Amino acid sequence: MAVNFPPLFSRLGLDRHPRVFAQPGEGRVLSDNPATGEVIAYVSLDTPETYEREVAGAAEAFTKWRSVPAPVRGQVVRAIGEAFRTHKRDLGELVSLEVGKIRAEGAGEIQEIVDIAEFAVGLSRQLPGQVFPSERAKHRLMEQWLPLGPVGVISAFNFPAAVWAWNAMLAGICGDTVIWKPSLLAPLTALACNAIAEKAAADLGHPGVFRLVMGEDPIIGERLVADKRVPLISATGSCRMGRRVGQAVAARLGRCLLELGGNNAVIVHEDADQELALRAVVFGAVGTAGQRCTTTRRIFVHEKIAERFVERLTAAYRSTLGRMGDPLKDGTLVGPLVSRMAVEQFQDAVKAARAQGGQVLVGGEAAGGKGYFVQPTLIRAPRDNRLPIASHETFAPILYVFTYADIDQAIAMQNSVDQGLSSAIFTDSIRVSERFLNPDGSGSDCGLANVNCGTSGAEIGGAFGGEKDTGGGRESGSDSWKAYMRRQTSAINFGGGFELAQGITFE
Ligand code: UN1
Repeated sequence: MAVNFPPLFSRLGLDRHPRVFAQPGEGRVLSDNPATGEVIAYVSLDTPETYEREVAGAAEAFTKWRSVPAPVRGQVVRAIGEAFRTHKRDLGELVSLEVGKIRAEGAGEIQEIVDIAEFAVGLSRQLPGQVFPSERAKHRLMEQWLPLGPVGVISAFNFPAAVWAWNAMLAGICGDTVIWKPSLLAPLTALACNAIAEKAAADLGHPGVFRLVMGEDPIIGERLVADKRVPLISATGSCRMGRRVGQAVAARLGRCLLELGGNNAVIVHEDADQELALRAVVFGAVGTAGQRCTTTRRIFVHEKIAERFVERLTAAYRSTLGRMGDPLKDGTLVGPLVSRMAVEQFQDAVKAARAQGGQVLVGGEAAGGKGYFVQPTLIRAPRDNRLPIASHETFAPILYVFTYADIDQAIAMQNSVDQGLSSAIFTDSIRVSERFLNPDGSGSDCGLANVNCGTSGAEIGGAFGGEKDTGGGRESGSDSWKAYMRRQTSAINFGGGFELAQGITFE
């Protein structure tokens, strides 16, 4: 049953990693290649004892790391970013092997790590607090941001490296240590990435900042979420998982940063640049085989252009059918889903859509044979736009097509789902785009609202996350770093007189 390791294992040090095995064994999880169903390697999981060692180690390392000046922490993160740049090709390929992303997207995922590391380096010279005018003479009122503690990062299979980095690079410059619990569908990517970060930091004299715990929820996940030594849990995954994590962390009055499901829509208005909209919709819906939390799952097309646009979309979808296959082969646009279970969920959703009157325009089938491939699938909603299955997030390349008559109706339909992650409109009209972004909040209710850009493929510079069942958290750019620090407000009396706020006298 022993497997042969792929050549990139030696370049990434995975062939010598103490947790990586060629044979199955007790306490080991297998990592398979979703394009072939073949085993890549076996990885040993944590036990309650090794979990305890890691968390105690993270708490201990925190007491040292927080005292390292932030710009020096930034230099450590800079070295980590450089190491990822060096290993970009191999790590991107590992992501492809383990979760089935096409080569360009695997590499893009590692680029996202390099980008957030660079962002964090700049931030390490800022972390700005504020000074406020005091109402009292000879007083100063100010706030500063302090390191928080060990941060628990729970990541999903679909961005098995970048989402950890959004958290870890920011936490790192903020003075926090990191305890990463990766998806068991991508343990090798996690081992390789964490080892790179840990080695780069240790080489500069800061060992123990970046840590990993791996295991099933009852043994590792629930322990981490309930652990009082971990003041922040940042979790990415399904709404169902987020609800459990959110409740458990709230029960101990800990802090949560949740980035959960999306049911993202694109509105294509009558005056849209249709070529642009078409390309963005196909990438958004078919890219990553529909397994991004930002994947385009619904489109609303203005009725005046609907027939022609849907015709063009149908043709584009047909052309993707011939581009399914080995994610590492040039020319492949659609890789596999991550698991057999994901294929079954795809099949269930297509079945439900048909039963509800949806018309399958393209795709609808699992490919069968080796690997977990399904066809990019385009489903037209019935004329009355009633298609309840479209309110559910199915992690697969299924796009539901609706039509609308006026923009208010399109925005209402877009906002009618439980999730609120990403949204987009294609229009050349400033009135329509501003209606979508209306500062009174009556436009898109999502955390991301793009104009003439698709729902997926956000840059790291902005804050990433969404509202409603998406969980409300914000990661990566803008001021997301504040989640990884604690705020302290100070009133400082430099005059010596005893003066109380609110004009109170207490003689
Ligand atoms: C995710 O799917 O969890 O905006 C993250 C995007 C990527 C990140 C997606 N930059 O599609």
